[in-house]
Amino acid sequence: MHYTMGLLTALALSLSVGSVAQADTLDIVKQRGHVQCGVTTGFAGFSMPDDKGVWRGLDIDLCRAIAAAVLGDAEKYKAVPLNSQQRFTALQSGEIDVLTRNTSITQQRDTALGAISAGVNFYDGQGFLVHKSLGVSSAKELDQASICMQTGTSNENTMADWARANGITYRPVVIEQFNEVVNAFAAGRCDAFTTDASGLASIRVSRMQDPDSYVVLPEQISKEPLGPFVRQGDDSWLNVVKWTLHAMTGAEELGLTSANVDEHLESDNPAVRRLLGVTPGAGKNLGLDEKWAYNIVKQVGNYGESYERNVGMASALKIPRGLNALWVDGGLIYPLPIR
Ligand SMILES: N[C@@H](CCC(=O)N[C@@H](CS)C(=O)NCC(=O)O)C(=O)O
Repeated sequence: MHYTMGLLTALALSLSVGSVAQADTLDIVKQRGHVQCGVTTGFAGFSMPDDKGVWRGLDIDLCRAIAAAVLGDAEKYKAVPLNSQQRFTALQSGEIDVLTRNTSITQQRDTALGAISAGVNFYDGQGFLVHKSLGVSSAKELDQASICMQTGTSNENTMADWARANGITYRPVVIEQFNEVVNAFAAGRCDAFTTDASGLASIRVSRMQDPDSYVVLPEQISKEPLGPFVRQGDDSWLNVVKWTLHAMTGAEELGLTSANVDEHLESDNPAVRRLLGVTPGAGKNLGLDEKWAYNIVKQVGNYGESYERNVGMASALKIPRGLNALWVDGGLIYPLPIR
């Protein structure tokens, strides 16, 4: 009898350890005590260390929000810098728990690459940055131009598709490291830089010596829905990342901010009470503490707060909310109901 119990216990243990090692990132993160987020090698507004070495940006805030939701502390995260080419391998191999790095959702990434999208935290489109002296005011005038872009981005394919559809020929200058491709553009080694419009805004203000002598052309040639990715088959973790995003946007919709969230703990609004865990349930559904969303809002802020300080009007990038406004304000940000 004793022997049988021991065997069963050992079996149960090995089964649970086995499944933890294979798939359950939520358990792994809880045990490890911090979240490992894949970020850029340094891209102002989205993920970039400040002069004290503290990472800042819209994607860093998403990573911090996940840490706040799972571990109750937004600072329990580690940023793993990855260039465009490295990012999916790092996710596949388990080096990171989640990719929070200006990554476009494409069908191939969401299927064949073994990754799965957990939502959109920035709706974008691909554009072009040129020096004003080129005298070009539309992307259609870029025939015969040399165009800088980074290896491993969706921008390479999108550029090829668009050029073909518009009868334009161009010379691609494709470089693997972000710093090098930016330096090549600044040195005039190509006529235009193509990537997401948010990226161009970031490069113009943070990397060009005289930002005013550069212009982002008006055309956006694609849809680039940027958002976090996790591994396929990791459903409880997928849910945590997905609902962290909806807690941030939902908090904005409900008027909850890092400054006023404590007052809202007294709110009579059932949606507010559920989000903040005053009425329990939402936390338990995710395998998290009932304070998961309260901790996000208190420590990181709602989506709009994060947007404004990192990429919006309170930042150097000054990107209008546009498509990234809440749906009630005419944008595409539509928080899924927490109930
Ligand atoms: N959204 C596009 C582009 C994202 C991307 O990687 N952009 C480059 C900008 S050119 C970047 O962020 N590089 C930063 C780095 O490699 O550290 C994608 O998902 O492929």
